[in-house]
Amino acid sequence: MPDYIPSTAQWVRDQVELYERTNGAEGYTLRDTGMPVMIVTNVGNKTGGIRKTPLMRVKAGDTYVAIGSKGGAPAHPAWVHNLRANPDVTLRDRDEVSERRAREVTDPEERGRLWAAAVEAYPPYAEYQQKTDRIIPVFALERR
Ligand code: F42
Repeated sequence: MPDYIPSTAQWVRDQVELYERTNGAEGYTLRDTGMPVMIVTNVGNKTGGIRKTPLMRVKAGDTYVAIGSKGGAPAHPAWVHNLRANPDVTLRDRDEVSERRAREVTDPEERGRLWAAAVEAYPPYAEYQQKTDRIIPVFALERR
């Protein structure tokens, strides 16, 4: 079993710890927004270590959707490279845990549909896309 390498960002590390320790009873939402968060656990592309990333909870049917927004930062978050290299993930939605595979969605029709679901779940994603020149990556997290 590879070691868990916590995020370098303290607030991210803290949210993962609280969420997992309480099964999502605490730490389920982003700060004071009341909007729900899911935790993606996967393997690092370069380190091979276990990475845990909180993302806004976006769900379309039985598929969860991961949005690589990083607040509209100019570069993709590191976890995007991790998912491209190692697509098998464990997804936690509060106390529900499922084994999934991440598929990057590039088909315009499908991406548009999942992006709309994402903006509905978390409206600031629309502003994040306007803030950056990169196309924000969209992954469908499907049961395996
Ligand atoms: N980020 C989003 O992109 N979208 C969201 O919807 C989102 C919601 C959210 C909700 C709550 C919360 O607490 C955080 C939220 N975030 C959201 C932030 C998210 O959790 C990540 O912090 C953010 O996306 C940045 O991701 P990152 O993977 O760049 O993480 C940084 C902080 C980090 O820890 N980097 C490490 C480091 O050492 O710099 C990890 C680097 C890493 O993964 N390395 C890989 C490895 O092998 O281990 C190699 C990567 C490569 O380039 O190949």
